[in-house]
Amino acid sequence: MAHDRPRALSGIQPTAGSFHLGNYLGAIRQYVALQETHDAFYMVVDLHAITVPQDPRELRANTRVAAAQLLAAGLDPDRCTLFVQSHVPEHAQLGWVMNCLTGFGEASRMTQFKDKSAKQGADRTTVGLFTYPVLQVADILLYQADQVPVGEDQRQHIELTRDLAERFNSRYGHAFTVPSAHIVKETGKIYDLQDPSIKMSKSASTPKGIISLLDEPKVSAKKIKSAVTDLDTVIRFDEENKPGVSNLLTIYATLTGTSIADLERKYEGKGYGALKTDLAEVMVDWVTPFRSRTQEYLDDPETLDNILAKGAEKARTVAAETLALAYDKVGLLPAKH
Ligand code: AQP
Repeated sequence: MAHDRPRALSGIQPTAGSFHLGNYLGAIRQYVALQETHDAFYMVVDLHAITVPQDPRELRANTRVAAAQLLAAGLDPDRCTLFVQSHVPEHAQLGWVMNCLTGFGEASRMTQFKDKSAKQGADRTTVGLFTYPVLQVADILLYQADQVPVGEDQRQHIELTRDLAERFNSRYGHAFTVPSAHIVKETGKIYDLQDPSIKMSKSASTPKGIISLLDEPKVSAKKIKSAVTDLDTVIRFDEENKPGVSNLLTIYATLTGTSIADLERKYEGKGYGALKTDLAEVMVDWVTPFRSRTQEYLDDPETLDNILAKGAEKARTVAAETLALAYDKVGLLPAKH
């Protein structure tokens, strides 16, 4: 369990043909930063994706598209371990052990499950969706992760991970590092461009409310230009009273590395139109090279698959060691070889 650098782990679902701006600013940017300081493991969580219906062909294609986007965003396979969750069977195996440690009531309190199952209705909601957070617990604990870079919506799941790690350690003896959520306050929740009271999200946003990173740049520019603001014209960061403008300022500041205070000064006395026009341009300048880098990886699936194969091999060595320790602690009889 001793390793030189602290460990980081996170996962992202291949459930759409493109990541959205919330995924990038809330999570992926942090993945890229942490690969410099941490022994970092990042995965495309295809097992999580099938908790809701997926077209098999699309899922397979989207898994590659997800990996290509992570590389295009700046993940470097020489600096981090990038892999596909289902290539490492230990996730499902430790997931079962964790299911047997989780209270039914405890799992029932997960708000993301409550929201999604309420929308889908009980008959269409799978048991897999219910135990999704528990599989996520296994994902994290397998790598003895210290930090888990995620968006604000994942905070409760990381709390569950901490609770289960502590429960396992106290019941069976120390096996797992108790991880912390790494959530960047400013970008932990990027809001829908049409309804800044909800997070930008694949399942809840309308097409106009969400920036898909692989969309035509001019489509993204148009969405920024028609983002909902308010009746006032003052450009000021005030999340409570001016959520739409504040969201645009957060996006602008993060993509350009400018402070919000500088942006407020720059746009003093100018209307929302000027802010939106400039941010639309910033967006176009960001997504254009991102799209072409993603396409380059997709045009060479062999190289992409090799990166993922190497990643899975590295991940398995760590995951297998942790799983063996956990199985032993629980009292499972080892198979004779
Ligand atoms: N709006 C957001 N702001 C900041 N971070 C966000 N994340 C998602 N939306 C925002 C973070 O992105 C990472 C990957 O999440 P995921 O693979 O679970 O994607 P997701 O949650 O499926 O994305 P959506 O759009 O939110 O999907 P639905 O609508 O299906 O739930 C996570 O770290 C997440 O916090």
